[in-house]
Amino acid sequence: MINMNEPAAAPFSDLGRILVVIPTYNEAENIPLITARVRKAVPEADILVADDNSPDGTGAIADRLADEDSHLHVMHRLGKEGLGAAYIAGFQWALNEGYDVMVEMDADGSHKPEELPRLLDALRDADLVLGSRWVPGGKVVNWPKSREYLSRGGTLYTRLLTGLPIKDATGGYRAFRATTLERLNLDDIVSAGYVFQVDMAHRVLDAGMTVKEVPITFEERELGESKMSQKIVVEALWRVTVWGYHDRVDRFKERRALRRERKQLGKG
Ligand SMILES: Nc1nc2c(ncn2[C@@H]2O[C@H](COP(=O)(O)OP(=O)(O)OP(=O)(O)O)[C@@H](O)[C@H]2O)c(=O)[nH]1
Ligand SMILES: [Mg+2]
Repeated sequence: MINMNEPAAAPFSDLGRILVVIPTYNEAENIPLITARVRKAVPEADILVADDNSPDGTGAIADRLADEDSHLHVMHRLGKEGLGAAYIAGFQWALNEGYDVMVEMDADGSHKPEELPRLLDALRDADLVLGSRWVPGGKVVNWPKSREYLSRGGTLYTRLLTGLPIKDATGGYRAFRATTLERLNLDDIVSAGYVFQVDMAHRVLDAGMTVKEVPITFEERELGESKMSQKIVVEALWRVTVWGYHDRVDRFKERRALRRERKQLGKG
């Protein structure tokens, strides 16, 4: 008998095999909660915890959880190298393992696993889906004004400098198709902190692929400590400034080439 209250079995099977990559650094309290929520929200998805040898033992806790659940995998990295490096390693592992969809999600509950079905649904006609706080319907809960200004300011600065047509360029709740990641050269991405997110969106758009933003509710972490630092903000500022400069030079060169072509045509 069909139970109408049960979700349909594997509603995302058409997307192929899904992996949620969760980078962790000192998330001992959060890791059991977030993995359980992901498993419940999208039971068909696997999880990879990419831990940078957290001093609080997050890696060992994840190992114990993985012992009891074949959907859960743990990658132990040598030390703290930033969230960008952890994601790249996770994506490379996922590509090798033959996954078709890779999701980025924080461990601290700011990205709600219960909203993952909406991101996956949008991926059906996009190459990259961004969970967005700054589109209609998106919101932030319990975020200090200072963090909101930093996030909005970061996206505004990015849009002004690079012309990136995205409302939330720094958000870290995303879904990629494996084919999208295959088309990017993951090996030459060196962005370490939050600017990694801007870098990835920039590369996907530059390659002419489709990016969709879906509204999410982002909630400030309740447990554990933030890894946001001045170093991360400074890295973002200088990298975005350099990209903005290169984008402008490229556009200038394209226009100059076009003018020359027109002149030649006029003469011919
Ligand atoms: N593997 C790894 N994970 C990291 C590193 N830095 C941050 N993370 C993880 O990346 C996710 C986002 O980091 P957060 O500290 O939540 O950053 P944030 O959301 O800006 O800060 P909060 O305001 O505290 O939420 C979390 O799951 C972190 O544990 C790192 O160097 N290596
Ligand atoms: Mg966080």
